[in-house]
Amino acid sequence: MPRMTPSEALVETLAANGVTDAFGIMGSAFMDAMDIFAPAGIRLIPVVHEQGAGHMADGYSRVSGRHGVCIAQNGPGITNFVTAIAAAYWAHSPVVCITPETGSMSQGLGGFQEAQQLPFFETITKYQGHVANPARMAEITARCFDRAMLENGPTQLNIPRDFFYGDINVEIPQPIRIERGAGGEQSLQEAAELLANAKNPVIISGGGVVMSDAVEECKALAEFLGAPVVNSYLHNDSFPASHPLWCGPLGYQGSKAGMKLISRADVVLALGTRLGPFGTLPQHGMDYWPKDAKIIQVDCDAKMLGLVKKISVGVCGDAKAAAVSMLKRLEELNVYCLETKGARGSEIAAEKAAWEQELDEWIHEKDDYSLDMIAEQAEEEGSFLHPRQVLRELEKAMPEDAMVSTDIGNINSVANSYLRFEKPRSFFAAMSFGNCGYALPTIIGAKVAAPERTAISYAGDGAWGMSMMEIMTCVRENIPVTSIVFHNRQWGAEKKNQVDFYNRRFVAGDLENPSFADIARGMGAEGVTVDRLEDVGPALKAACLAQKEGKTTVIEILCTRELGDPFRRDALSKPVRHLEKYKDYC
Ligand SMILES: Cc1ncc(C[n+]2csc(CCOP(=O)(O)OP(=O)(O)O)c2C)c(N)n1
Ligand SMILES: [Mg+2]
Repeated sequence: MPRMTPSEALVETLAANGVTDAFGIMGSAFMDAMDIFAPAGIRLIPVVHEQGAGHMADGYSRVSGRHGVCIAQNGPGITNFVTAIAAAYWAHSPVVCITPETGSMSQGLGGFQEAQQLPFFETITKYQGHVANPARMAEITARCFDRAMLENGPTQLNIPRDFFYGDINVEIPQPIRIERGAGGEQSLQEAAELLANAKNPVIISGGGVVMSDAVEECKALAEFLGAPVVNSYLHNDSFPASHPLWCGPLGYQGSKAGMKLISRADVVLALGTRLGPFGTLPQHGMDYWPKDAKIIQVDCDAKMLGLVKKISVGVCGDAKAAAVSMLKRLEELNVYCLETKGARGSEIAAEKAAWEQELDEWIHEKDDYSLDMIAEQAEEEGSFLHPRQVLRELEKAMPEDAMVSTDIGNINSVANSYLRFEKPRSFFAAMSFGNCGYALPTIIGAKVAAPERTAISYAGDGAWGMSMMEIMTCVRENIPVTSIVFHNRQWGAEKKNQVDFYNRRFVAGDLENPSFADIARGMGAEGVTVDRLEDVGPALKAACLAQKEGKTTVIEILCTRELGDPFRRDALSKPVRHLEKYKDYC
């Protein structure tokens, strides 16, 4: 067995797993390994804040299907990773988070940058590898890479910092990549039979369809059945939007057409989706989930089957292989709904047309608060745009190859209705973890993985404040992106709850910001302020073109303070106050 140092074993194992890029901030803890990153073909991209590095690793893996890697200094560098790793966990991203730890000989003595780093990540990783002896560096590193792919999620590689040094004899393990199958014979057959007997089958295309590269197979199944296809929440890139059977996303601020169609389903095929609890909440005043329908759920993680929604058949398998198998089986069966393909096709077209028309006419929000804000702001100096109109213009100007990341906020959520994609691995929303500050670093990581594609992030002004410093990473490292900032001078999404539940008692909701275009220029990027609707599309197009010249652009769009429907009406209650001094706060 070749003799090497543990640092060499680590770096050789990264190289064996195809790592070419890593995100992080340098530190003495892993300097010995970092020193040989470049000769091993690994670029370490220095970021502004380690949270950014974690999100970049997430975006990188989401666009490429490869591992995302992040690394930082023990202690504070590692605690800065926590939010990003939690987000990657809920995005099912194979991120390997390398966490050098305080030295093994001083752990527990309260030295510099000491922390117990495993408990931080215990519930937000699929596997935690701790290098308990330097001789096991390659083995444990390799396992972290294998498990991240096997289980579709982040893993942690924890290394006491003194274990980078020494001499070991070790063979670098070959990556283990396990092929997934379609699922159990019996469950696939039952699924095919349910679909064959359905009158009104509807397909939900989920993140698993994107991850297993199954869009074509999903399309073939949908076309065979003539079934409408809805995207699961925040997976708008799981089916091509130009396809006649595409009906848009379910869930918060999703497509009314999709919701109406699924509400009439008698059989639902949930392909590659865990049917997360937030993804099927009532929307637009519609409780659309078809409670009496038979649900077939396909997920490669058996623990997700039937977890949230009652199911009739659970298939533990790969979305792509399962779709192929179900179609093959259907071709052997008498398929009831084939006769009504034409009529169902017309129904789909009619619902989609109605929704498009509604979106075209839905220029601004019409609730009392929004109308008050619009009237009030009409008197103010400057002009402010209606978010929905802005989102429509952005949609129209979006380049075909665009990768878009979205943040958490009111306008970003409303954007769900207007974000349509032709190909998978194009849409990177802050998934169920829902952290503000997600979008910019994530799109930077995506751009590193796919420099030939156009990279666009959306964020509200509040979320932007949490993340905008990573524009410096774009400029320093020549990673050109386009960032749209919806500047409505408020933490809008949360303020909406104060409108709906707290009688407009606004606490800590207003933001008086400097010009984000000025800040962008200060960081060395281009900065553009847009306050006329006709400038929205051209500004986006110009900024996207500028990416080809290596330029990063921040486009701040001045928006009114109107607010769309809230996130979680279901999760709040009207306030109750028992104490006399708070009696006015009801
Ligand atoms: C890290 C983090 N902190 C706080 C929240 C709670 N939160 C959700 S949306 C939101 C407001 C976002 O405001 P902004 O980015 O300006 O977008 P807007 O709602 O105004 O469109 C806040 C504070 C969160 N989701 N994540
Ligand atoms: Mg805002």
